[in-house]
Amino acid sequence: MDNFETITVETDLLICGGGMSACGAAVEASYWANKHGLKVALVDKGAMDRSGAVAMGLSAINMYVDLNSGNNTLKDYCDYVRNDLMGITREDQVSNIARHVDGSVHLFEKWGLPIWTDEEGNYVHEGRWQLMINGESYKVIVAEAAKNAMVETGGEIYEHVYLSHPLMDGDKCVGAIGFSLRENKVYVFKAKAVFVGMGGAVHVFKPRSTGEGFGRSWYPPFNSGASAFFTIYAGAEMTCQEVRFIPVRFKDAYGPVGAWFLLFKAIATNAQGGDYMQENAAELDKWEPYSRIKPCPANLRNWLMMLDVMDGKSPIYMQTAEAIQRIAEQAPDEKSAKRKLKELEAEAWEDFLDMTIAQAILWAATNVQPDKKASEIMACDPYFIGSHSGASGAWVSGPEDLQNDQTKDEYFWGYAQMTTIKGMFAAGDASGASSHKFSSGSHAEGRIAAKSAINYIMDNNETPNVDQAQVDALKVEILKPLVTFDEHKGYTVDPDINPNYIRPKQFMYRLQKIMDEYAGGVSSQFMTSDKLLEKGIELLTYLREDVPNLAATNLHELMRCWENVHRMHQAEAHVQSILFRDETRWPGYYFRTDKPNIDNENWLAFCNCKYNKDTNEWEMIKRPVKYLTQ
Ligand code: SFD
Ligand code: AMP
Repeated sequence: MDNFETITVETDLLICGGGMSACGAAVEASYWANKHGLKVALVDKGAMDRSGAVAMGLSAINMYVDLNSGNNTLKDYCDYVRNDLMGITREDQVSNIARHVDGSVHLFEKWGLPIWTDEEGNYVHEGRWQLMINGESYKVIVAEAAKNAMVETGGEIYEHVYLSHPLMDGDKCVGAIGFSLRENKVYVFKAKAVFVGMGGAVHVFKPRSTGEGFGRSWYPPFNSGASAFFTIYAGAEMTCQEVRFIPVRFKDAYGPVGAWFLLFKAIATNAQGGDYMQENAAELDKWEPYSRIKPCPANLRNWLMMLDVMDGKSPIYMQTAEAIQRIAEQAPDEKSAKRKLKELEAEAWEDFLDMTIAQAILWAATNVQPDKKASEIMACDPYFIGSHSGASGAWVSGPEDLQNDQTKDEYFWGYAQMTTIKGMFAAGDASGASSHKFSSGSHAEGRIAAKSAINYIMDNNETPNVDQAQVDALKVEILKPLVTFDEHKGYTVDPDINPNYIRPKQFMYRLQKIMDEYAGGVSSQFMTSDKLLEKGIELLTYLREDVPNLAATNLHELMRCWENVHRMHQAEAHVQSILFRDETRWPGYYFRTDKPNIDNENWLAFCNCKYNKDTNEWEMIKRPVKYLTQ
């Protein structure tokens, strides 16, 4: 412990994370902070160029509303999101992001991101809301602009610094504490406002890929629940903690399916060639009114596929060859059909190479020629992300100008994107109930949050009151795993087997086993029940008791320890929320066998929760869903 130097950084706005929302926040905050003579610091556990979910690049921008075209309105986008989330969404939040997202997309293009265009120079749409991009360097481009904005205005960037806890002054957030992943340094950041944009949570559940494939997940394993932990630990009200996301992906390497379904208009079938969306359509009657509106909600698309899986009709195939051949056949002559075929084949490979390189490698390794052979798809494991088709995150204030008489008191408390904790703002995967923002919407939401946070600082421009005793205690707690290992390492020959401590991987495996078996993971075919959840909560309590026994051999493992503590909090919020919501609303994401139906009369409502870190107790809160428009 004595070997650790403490570095104290005093700033006005602290941006936690360096991903899409944080890059948006950095650009916007730099502008406004510069205008008002304020300071901004950004902290990323990785290197901003390749950190977060967009590290490998993306092949599409999934949220582009194209408001200027006059073809789409904010209401259109709200309707789409509301239906996809089976009615549970904050339309003030969705609208606010939707009215700003096109601006972010145009900035990306200006900064150098190649967006596909057709012969007339119009963007090539994958679907109604999605644009195709050459996105291998997407994150590098967006991060470069964020870094430039920071550097040009005197902002400070800390990379490879892992943030473990927020710093609190009663009900106000006044900074964050963490440690360097390269040197023996503890960092104490004191700030007047804190922006939380540390992504979602992966590996809370046992993943499908274990052993040699461990770490290959759809969402990145380095998004390990820091956003959820920061907001939960601070005592912020959380929302939609039950709304996990389970994407369907190409099997084993998690290649995207959007381009196949939307751009190439492929269909997926069971092993007998049956189209489960057609053959199982009668099931949709049970999930009305959402099931009958197009596009069919993502969880119900999953569910119709899962019915076939449970019926023994696997493998499930994306019929790539059929789709490619069908498009090529539309060409006027044989020569142009051949050319079109080559073009489509290249696009199919690029779709993977732009964002999920492992899938291209797997195709190559298994002799897949997409124009000749169908490829297996499957439902992945559960992820916690507020930015895609899940909804979990902090309950944040909406913008004032979009509220109506019904929503104003429920959804607005002074500063857009502020959590229920003063001075703590959230965006991207960190903010809940505003799904379908994706990379572009997360960037736009980060911009909104940063501008709002600077306003908050202007109105509350007091020196943060950081209690030194809190910092000292946290420093001891954070570094304890290193001390524990050092103290006990001589007791056994094999460092993995020691009665005095638990290593982070072992802790994670235990968490994943509990979640998998009790909270509806992959091996339970995403099914759970009140009784299973209650037992799971008991087992999570025992896991929590082992937190002080975590041991780390080095700084990297120290990060792993805290990542798993973060995940554990996400897990607790999840099981408590599934249990609280006394119905099944999102079959295909999870199914409560004791409550197998949707209950619109009682549960068209938000399940919110709050954690008390002093008593380890959860308070569950039901909040009304109020739409801006009908
Ligand atoms: O289609 C700490 N996403 C897609 N979005 C699109 O627009 N188009 C697509 O094509 C998308 N697809 C997709 C997507 C994601 C992934 C992984 C794949 C495919 C394979 C979704 C977007 O990427 C996502 O919505 C946004 O990136 C979310 O932004 P944000 O800011 O909420 O999270 P982030 O970008 O992951 O960044 C997190 C940052 O936090 C850092 N961090 N820093 C300090 N201390 C800690 N303790 C920290 N913990 C985390 C991270 O390093 C990172 O900088 S498609 O297939 O769905
Ligand atoms: P994905 O690759 O599954 O993340 O999808 C990319 C985008 O396409 C997201 O906006 C999805 O919601 C959407 N999408 C994917 N598949 C379908 C489908 N079958 N119908 C409608 N939208 C889809």
